[in-house]
Amino acid sequence: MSGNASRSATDMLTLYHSGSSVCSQKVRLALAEKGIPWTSRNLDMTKGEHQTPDYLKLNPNGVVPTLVTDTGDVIRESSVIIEYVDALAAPLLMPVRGSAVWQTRLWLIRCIEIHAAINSLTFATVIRKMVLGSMTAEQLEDWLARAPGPDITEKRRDLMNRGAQSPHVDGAVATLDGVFRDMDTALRNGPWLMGDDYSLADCALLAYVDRVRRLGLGGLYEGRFGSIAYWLERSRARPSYGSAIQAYYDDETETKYLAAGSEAWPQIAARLLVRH
Ligand SMILES: N[C@@H](CCC(=O)N[C@@H](CS)C(=O)NCC(=O)O)C(=O)O
Repeated sequence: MSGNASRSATDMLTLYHSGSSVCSQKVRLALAEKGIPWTSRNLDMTKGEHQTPDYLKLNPNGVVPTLVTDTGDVIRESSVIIEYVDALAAPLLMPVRGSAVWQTRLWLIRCIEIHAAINSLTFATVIRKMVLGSMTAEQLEDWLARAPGPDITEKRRDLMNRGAQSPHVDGAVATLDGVFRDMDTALRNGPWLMGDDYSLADCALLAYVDRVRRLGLGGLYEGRFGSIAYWLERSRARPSYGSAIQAYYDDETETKYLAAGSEAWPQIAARLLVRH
């Protein structure tokens, strides 16, 4: 420990993250909620900075976020990272008693499928527009080949080819429909997912719901699951949202997200109608 015995675990966290990555937003939000300082390694994914040999040593899948602790432990998976971060300092966001404990854990585990769904919607819309508008066929193949795994390469190929008509978008709509229904049920018991107290479940889900809204796809929950818009508003009003999420968007990026998602909304809404 470089001769500074007074430094604690919370002084020495290094987060490898990326501005608009939802899983990075989720971890930055937890750090902000806890008021824990951290050192930033902001990777520009458009330049492949998450695929360098040095970063792949930390995260062999070439995905963000990754947290390196004061003792040099390397923690991957955003839900695991936020649980670690939460345990570093009181007050805890993880409930300590009752059914809220396992319910919060279930939300954390569910983030894996939620992330896949959000990823499909983002790639079918704004990323597709950016990629198809800027890459040659050869560059597109190279970009697809560098996805984090062959299954993701194929998923992205389909999303680039078919956009909102891809079956991956059907899957995303089905997943999010169940998620929003369950969030709405939980929010009958209070302003937050676990009732009166803001918890790690709220912290874990905000970046994903925020992305849906930023893409102009709020119709996935508005109307049927009315409590979610209010939950989003309350969550966005917390100071953590400004520093962890909003600060990483500029006007141009916001406009691109909203335009690309809104353009795809009629096709996505049609999927929702088939389900109901
Ligand atoms: N389940 C992982 C997902 C990590 C993940 O896929 N991160 C995305 C950004 S949100 C990424 O780094 N993608 C890299 C790429 O697509 O090349 C987590 O929650 O940490």
